[in-house]
Amino acid sequence: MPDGTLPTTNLLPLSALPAVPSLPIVGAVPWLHHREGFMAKMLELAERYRHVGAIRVPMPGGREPIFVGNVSLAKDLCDEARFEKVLDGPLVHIRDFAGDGLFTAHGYEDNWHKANRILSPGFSSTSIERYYPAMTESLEALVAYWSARSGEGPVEVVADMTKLTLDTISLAGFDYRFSSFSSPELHPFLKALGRTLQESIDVLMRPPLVAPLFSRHRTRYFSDIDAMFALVDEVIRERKGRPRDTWPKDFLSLMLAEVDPKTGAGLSDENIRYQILTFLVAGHETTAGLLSFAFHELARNAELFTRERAEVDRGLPTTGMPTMKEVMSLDLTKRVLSEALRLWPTVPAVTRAAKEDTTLGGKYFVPKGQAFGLLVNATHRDPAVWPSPAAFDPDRFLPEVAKDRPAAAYKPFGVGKRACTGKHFALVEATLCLAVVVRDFDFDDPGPLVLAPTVSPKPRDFRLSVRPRRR
Ligand code: MNH
Repeated sequence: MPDGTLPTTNLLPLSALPAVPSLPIVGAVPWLHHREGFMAKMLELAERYRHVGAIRVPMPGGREPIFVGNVSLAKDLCDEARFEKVLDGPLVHIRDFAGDGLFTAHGYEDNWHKANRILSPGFSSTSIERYYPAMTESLEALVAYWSARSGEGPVEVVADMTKLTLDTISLAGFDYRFSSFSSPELHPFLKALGRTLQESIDVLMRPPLVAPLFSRHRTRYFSDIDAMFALVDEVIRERKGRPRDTWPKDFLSLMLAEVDPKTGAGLSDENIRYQILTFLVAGHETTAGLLSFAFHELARNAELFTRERAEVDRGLPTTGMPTMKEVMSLDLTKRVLSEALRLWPTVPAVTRAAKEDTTLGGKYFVPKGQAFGLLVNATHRDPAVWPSPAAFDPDRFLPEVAKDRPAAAYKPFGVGKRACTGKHFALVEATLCLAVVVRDFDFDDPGPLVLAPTVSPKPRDFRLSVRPRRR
């Protein structure tokens, strides 16, 4: 029942919201196909129902999340007093391998609070400097690879950004060199990680009745998970066997050495394994996608590219890796990334649920526990807040332009206390890569941007002719 603070009359039930058509067993699945993937379909629906702001989407198995796609209703979902993150959709399955790591822990689990206290200081904007050498080392391999390949046709931007971000996060995370640019094939661990992530999404579209037909997928999935656990556990065991004064400055050392300021307890080995897999899962595709979108936009916009290169030429030395301070002084470069995350958020939705009976938009009654998808890809294009939303314009993020915008209008890193731990890490890594590549390479226009239907959106078939810059 609504509590005494809720208006008791004139509230509509959520069933009054528009719904995607559905059938028994398969839910709305037959209506959700889109060549650019599920999230592109949700964006299309959100734009069609922008005036309402929310749509019901019956899923196979009976779940019926409500997807919110305008800023007015997003303000409610971002209210931490009334809504919280819940594990719904793919997160339930990602938990099979990320366990009670930060990303897939329930908000009520002690291990979330403990790991949040232990790890947050190590991810603050001032702590990132210790991981900067891992970023420059991985980027040097990309730059060498692109330089050596010039004249051999275009590069595969998404694949190469994925290699870059995986190499960076595994080096900063647990001092492990996958050396992706000097290996002919992706490391088996990284292949297993890619397959497992894809399966955690695919399984959502499978009605329970047909699940037995996919038993081979499931067997593969669990053996991939076992293989990933084995590698990470071995890295942890190896580290613990070495004298502490020889430990590298990575996240693993931090996790093994630090204790919770509140309880004095450290993280268990099992939880550390989950945190490492969490950093790998949460910390590579998202940044790889961000960089890919930013390069796509720059390559299609000669005027913006010229401005961007002028900033980089002013702020960076002409060769070699810049310092972190030089990189973080590049304001336009940072705005290009902010704008790429607005137009092409690489986490296109987050899940929120009502903590108590409440209301949505002052109009609908929301029972405790009701799950919502907050469509960040749609709120980031709400014309009520963003003029000419489809245009790529980094100057939207100039402080004087941004100052009156509601906070709920821009959430590429999630909401409230469950927002991204790796935000500063990702932004330093991406700003460095964007700046150095713009400094050192010329590119051709790749043509229009189409999304690939992947877990985290990416530009589809993004091949780019890159040539070392002639000075
Ligand atoms: Mn990241 C949570 C976006 C890079 C580690 N991240 C989130 C959430 C979003 C997000 C959105 C909230 C998800 C949810 O509500 O369910 N993250 C990004 C984006 C980038 C990114 C757009 C890059 C661009 N994230 C990174 C990197 C790391 C990382 C890099 C690690 C080094 N992210 C996390 C962790 C969480 C998270 C850990 C979970 C935080 C928590 O719930 O306490």
